[in-house]
Amino acid sequence: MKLKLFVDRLSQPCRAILIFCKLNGIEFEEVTIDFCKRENISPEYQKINPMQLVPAIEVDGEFKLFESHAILRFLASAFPGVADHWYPADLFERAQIDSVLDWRHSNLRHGTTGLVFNSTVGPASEFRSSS
Ligand SMILES: N[C@@H](CCC(=O)N[C@@H](CS)C(=O)NCC(=O)O)C(=O)O
Repeated sequence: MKLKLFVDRLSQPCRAILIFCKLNGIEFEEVTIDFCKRENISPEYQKINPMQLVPAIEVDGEFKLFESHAILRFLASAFPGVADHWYPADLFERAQIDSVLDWRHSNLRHGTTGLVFNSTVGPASEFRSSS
C-alpha cells in the first residue's frame, strides 16, 4: 500500500498521524501543505481534501480520506502490523476508544488549540500582531 500523508507539522492532528505511522512502522511519503502559506486552499489540494484542511491521506493514488480520527482508524485497520491495542477488534474495547476520540474532538482539542496558539505558536510566527 502506497501511503501519502498531506500534513503540516504545526498541526496537532497532523502530528498524531505522523507519530502513529512512525510508532507502527508504517511507511509513508510526507507531503507538506503549509497552511501559513495557505497551500491548503489551493485547487490542487482541494482535490485531495475538499474541506481544505490538513491532515489528509491518499492511498495508492486513488483512495482519499480526511479527518484525523477517521485516518487513524483506517490506518490501524488497514495495516496488519499495527498492534490490536490501538484499535481493538473487541467491540466493547473499540467502543471505548471511539468514545474518547469523539470526546477529544469536542472538548480537549477546543481548549488546548487556543491556549497553545495564543501562548506559543502565534507569538513565534508571522501571525504576531505588529502592535
Ligand atoms: N477535525 C479535523 C481538524 C482539521 C483542522 O482543523 N486542521 C487545521 C490545522 S490543525 C487546518 O487545516 N487549518 C487550516 C485552515 O484553517 O485554513 C481533523 O481532526 O482532521
